[in-house]
Amino acid sequence: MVRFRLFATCALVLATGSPVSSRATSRQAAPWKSTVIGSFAEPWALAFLPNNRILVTEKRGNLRIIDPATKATGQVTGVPTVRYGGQGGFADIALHPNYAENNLVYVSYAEPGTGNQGGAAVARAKLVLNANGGGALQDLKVIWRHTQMYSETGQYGQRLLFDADNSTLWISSGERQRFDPAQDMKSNLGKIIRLKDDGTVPEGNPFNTSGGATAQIWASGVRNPLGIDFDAEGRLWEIEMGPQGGDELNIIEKGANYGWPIVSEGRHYDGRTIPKHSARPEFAAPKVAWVPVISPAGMIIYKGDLFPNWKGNALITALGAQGIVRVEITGTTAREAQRIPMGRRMRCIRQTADGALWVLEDGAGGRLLKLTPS
Ligand SMILES: *[C@@H]1O[C@H](CO)[C@@H](O)[C@H](O)[C@H]1NC(C)=O
Ligand SMILES: *[C@@H]1O[C@H](CO)[C@@H](O)[C@H](O)[C@H]1NC(C)=O
Ligand SMILES: [Ca+2]
Repeated sequence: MVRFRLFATCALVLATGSPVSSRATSRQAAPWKSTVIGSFAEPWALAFLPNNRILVTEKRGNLRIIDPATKATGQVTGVPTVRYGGQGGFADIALHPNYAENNLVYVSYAEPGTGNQGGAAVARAKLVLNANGGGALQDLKVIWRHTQMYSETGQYGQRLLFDADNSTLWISSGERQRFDPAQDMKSNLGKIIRLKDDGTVPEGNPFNTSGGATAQIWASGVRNPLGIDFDAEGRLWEIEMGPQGGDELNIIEKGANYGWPIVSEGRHYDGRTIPKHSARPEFAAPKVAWVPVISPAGMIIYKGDLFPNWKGNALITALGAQGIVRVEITGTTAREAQRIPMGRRMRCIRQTADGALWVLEDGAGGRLLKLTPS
């Protein structure tokens, strides 16, 4: 049985075919000024409200709002009941691109089922703010959920991302430590999911003809995808936690299969080896793979101006590597350029339109930090 990753010490696996990053690159002083905005109980994700306030999810099932100017916080009620434990709990949050008109927010979370089982779910609700710096989720409706529930408590994935068309919702769905669902096209586990903003299947999905969960699938064969973002040219990049060794950065293509659990640059936790991507060219190989792992938990492709040299780079928050891993992207190729240590497991990264970076530390007392040039 796969346990979740605590800290990985693992054998170096020889790279044949795909570029494997085996060592930390430059380690240097932080290239930014870090401002502490607040601290939270196991924060997982953040989203920016139009009034400059920030929504922060806490894993046990709290949704908070913080005003970075005053540091005042408020509570949002009406959050769904979550299955807290292991890697599971309240997870991502995203505003509808037309939030200013419709007040819709989307949340992902580990959902309790019957008999101590659970799975990932995504709900949408209307956020009604109150005068006390908080608010309420109203008309909450589950618009997507895992096709299977399991007793395990890991590998839900469940990052959320909206497309530039303002109406397409992407969900990164983990395989729940069960391996095979990632290759089962009747299951929506271990997949990249593409939906309309109401949870129905949009035109253009590659497996539409089969209906059911199959129609939701854009790409298959991923393990525990914890970051997705578009680059400026509209390519969708995905970062996922691999097994022991073998975290991956992929470009997600329509209909492609990323190979898990048939191929990987890592090996199973019980020591069994796994064929490399190069052994099975029908599976899309990662653009970067990490051995040892970095344990990626979030990612943006930076599009701001405050850190001009990082424009177009992937900025990855890492749990195991305890910092931010910067990956330079040139077209469809990528390479690790820098590892910026932060001394804490880092959970989530987002940017505001002004180019500032906002990151969440993982775990009890995890802080929200604003990063601007020093
Ligand atoms: C998406 O919504 C934003 C904000 O409302 C708007 O500025 C933009 O023009 C919209 N884009 C499309 C493609 O509709
Ligand atoms: C699915 O495919 C059928 C046949 O091509 C098409 O008529 C239908 O609109 C598609 N539905 C979706 C949701 O893409
Ligand atoms: Ca893969």
